Formats: sequence, structure tokens, C-alpha cells
Amino acid sequence: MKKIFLMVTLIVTVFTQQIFAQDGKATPLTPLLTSYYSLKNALVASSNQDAAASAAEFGKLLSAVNMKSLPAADMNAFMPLQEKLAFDARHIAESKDIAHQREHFGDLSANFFKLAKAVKLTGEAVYYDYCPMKKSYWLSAEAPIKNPYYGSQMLTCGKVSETLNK
Ligand SMILES: [Cu+2]
Repeated sequence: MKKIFLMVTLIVTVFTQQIFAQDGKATPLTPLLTSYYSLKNALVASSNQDAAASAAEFGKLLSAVNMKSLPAADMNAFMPLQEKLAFDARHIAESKDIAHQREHFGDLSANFFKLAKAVKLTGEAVYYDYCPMKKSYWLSAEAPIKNPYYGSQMLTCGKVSETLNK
């Protein structure tokens, strides 16, 4: 009887964890998304300083991820991207030139979307937007276009190419 009770408890625990994982609440990678959005918003506002600070924060979070705390599938998705993301984050953090920051942001966004597709970072919608002039993508939490590659010069240029969690 006790054994059965333990087994039921175990099954319920595993099941609950899966629900949490589906909600995106359980993954230690979720703070990366929040930090990515800060970086994106800094570029929308054309602030090279805020972009540098956000990218530095993003880089810190990247290196703080404990691989062992990730489920195997999430770890397999994250491992090949960690270095690439860190490379672009470092360049953005160390640059004061917003054009240069935006170059790296393009690569960072493409790699970060690979992660967002493989790992459920959030239960909220994630919009993957495309800028045809820059031929680059970015992630956004909101449907209305706010272009981080041109800021106020061309704020609404672009379109949603893909939406996650919707
Ligand atoms: Cu660079």
C-alpha cells in the first residue's frame, strides 16, 4: 500500500513538473527572454548605452545558466547556442556604435529564436518579426511592430513572420 502511494506521489510530481515546463515557469532560461526584450527595447529607443548595459546583463545570465538544472532536451538546444549568443552579446556590450550593435543584434536574434522554438521560455506569445530593409529578425512580446534596427526612423517597418504560443 505504501509503495503504491509513493508511486502515485511520484507520478503526480513528474506530471506537475511537466505542466510547469509547458507553462515555461520551470526553465532557468526564462530570464534570458526578459533580458533579450530589454536589449531589444533599448535598440527600439536607439539608446546605445542601454543596449550595451542590457547586452552585458544578457551575457551574465548566459554564463550563469546551470546546464545540470536543465532537462536533457533543453540542454541539447541551449548548448550549441550559448557560445554564439555570448559572442554577439559581448560585442553589443563592448560597443558604443549603435550600427555595430544592431549588426550583432541580428545574429543574436536569429540564434535566440532557435532557442525560443526549442525551449518553452514563456507561456506568453512571442512574435518573430522581420525587417525587409535590414533582412533581419527580432523577437517581441507584442504584436504591433516596433523596429529595433531603425528606431524612430522607421519604427513600424516590418512584419510578423511567426508567432509562438498562439
Ligand atoms: Cu562586433
